[in-house]
Amino acid sequence: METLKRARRFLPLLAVVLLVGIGAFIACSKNNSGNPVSPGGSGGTNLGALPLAAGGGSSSFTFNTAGVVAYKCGIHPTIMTGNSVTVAASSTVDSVLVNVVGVSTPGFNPSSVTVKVGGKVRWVNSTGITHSVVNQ
Ligand SMILES: [Cu+2]
Repeated sequence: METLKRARRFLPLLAVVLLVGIGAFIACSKNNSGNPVSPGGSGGTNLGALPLAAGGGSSSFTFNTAGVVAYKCGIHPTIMTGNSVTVAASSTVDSVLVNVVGVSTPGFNPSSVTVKVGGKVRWVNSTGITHSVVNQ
């Protein structure tokens, strides 16, 4: 009987430990850094529509074919336009970061970047407005 009473006292503590453990497991399974996973893709010249959520959203694309890929914002296509990624066999640049400037022309900085074949561009949107990256 005494053992049962003692066990009952520890049940709430056991419940709390289990809940904290489950919560920590769920948090860790999202991703290791705690940052949202950056959507993206890879391929030749078709970017699709890379989302750039407001307030720090980002997307990346790995360019596997040499050439020039012109792009613009899919949400503000007439304003945020005239940007490009040059994919060059002669380049040694593995990856480049491009920031969204805002709803202005060209809207991305740097506007023109060069990476090697297989190089990656990551776009980051620190503005308060949602943007995207689409082919020009
Ligand atoms: Cu935009």
